[in-house]
Amino acid sequence: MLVPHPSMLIAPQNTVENHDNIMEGQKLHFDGSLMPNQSNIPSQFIWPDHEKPCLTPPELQIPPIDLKCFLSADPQALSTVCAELSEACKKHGFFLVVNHGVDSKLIAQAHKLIDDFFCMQLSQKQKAQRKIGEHCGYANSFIGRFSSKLPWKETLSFHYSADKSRKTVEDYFLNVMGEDFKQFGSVFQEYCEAMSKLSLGIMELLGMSLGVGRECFRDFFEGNESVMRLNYYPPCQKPELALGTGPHCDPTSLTILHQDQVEGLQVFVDGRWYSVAPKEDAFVVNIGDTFMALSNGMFKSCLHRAVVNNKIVRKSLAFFLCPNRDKVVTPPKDLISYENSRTYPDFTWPSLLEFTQKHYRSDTKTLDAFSRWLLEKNNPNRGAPTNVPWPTKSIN
Ligand SMILES: O=C(O)CCC(=O)C(=O)O
Repeated sequence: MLVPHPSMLIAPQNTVENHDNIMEGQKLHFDGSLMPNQSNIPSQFIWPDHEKPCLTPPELQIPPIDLKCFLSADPQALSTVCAELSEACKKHGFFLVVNHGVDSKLIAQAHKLIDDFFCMQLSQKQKAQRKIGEHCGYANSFIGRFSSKLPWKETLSFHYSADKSRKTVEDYFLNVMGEDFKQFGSVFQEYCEAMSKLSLGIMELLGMSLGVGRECFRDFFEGNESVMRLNYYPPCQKPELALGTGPHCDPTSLTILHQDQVEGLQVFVDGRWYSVAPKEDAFVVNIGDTFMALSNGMFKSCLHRAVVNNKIVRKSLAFFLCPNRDKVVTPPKDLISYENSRTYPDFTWPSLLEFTQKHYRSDTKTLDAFSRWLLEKNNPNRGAPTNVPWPTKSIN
């Protein structure tokens, strides 16, 4: 059921004072409780014409991958699922998972806590303010990266480590937000543990779909050091001009997203945008650049974005699976052949992360640009032109 969010009800009218409140010198802070009723949105949120959203795109048909097939003794069912998964991942890298085993009460609790967090006073949320150069914390000002346009959203991101001796999420909230956030931390610790477990199951299926066996990628991600992000998109009175999340590819390995019942996620396939309709009992999963490299370019990481609407808050929970920092991202040798030579060089996740933070945006060209950058960094005197793709082909 769609219920108006409290911040919509208490949002003051559009006044000069409100506008001033969100402007601080050149820096713009997005405050979800002040923005939803503004009939004229600040110019920083107006995207250029070629990036303006289409609010009624066709729906992307993506296969619901039924994880029950894992328990089934029927090899035919498993091979049908792997064939569907392989087709979707070769085309655009998006699929749904159903019968995933994650407790629906835990998902509902996580959504409720998103509301609780983002409805707090700005000064409270800013206790967790993300600092320049860091990836975690509360963010409502996204200036200074690679786009001059701002997304219409607030986010809260934090690290998760699959190392069982650590409770990274619980500790983060206790340290940053204090004792009152003990329960918040333990719910998201549990949620991240469930996502990590689910992603390892999906890795088994991806391994089977690529013909390299169940364990290959599961073992690789066993000690994952991942990131969880809570996205909060307040209503926007000019949804046709703004974007909640700008177009990007995920540089991470696999994203497991739970959207609330409000539509907004869009994927760029074959030259046009499609929507991904929310389904309460399903997670939307997409391949990220790191997995594209692990699959030797066979499975795609695809451009996606989120649009906003003028009626209701939209929320999403995104778990970004990342390898342990020491793991070398290299495709299994069965995926390399004379016809299918290496697409990308070996790398570690922190170096790709650094590249996307400091040098290049996360889009369809990131891996190619990163490969050239690595090559030059490792061979500074090789004297080759800077636009040589690594080493033989470029897939985007
Ligand atoms: O909110 C969504 O549907 C998409 C979010 C997303 O792409 C992101 O957080 O990177």
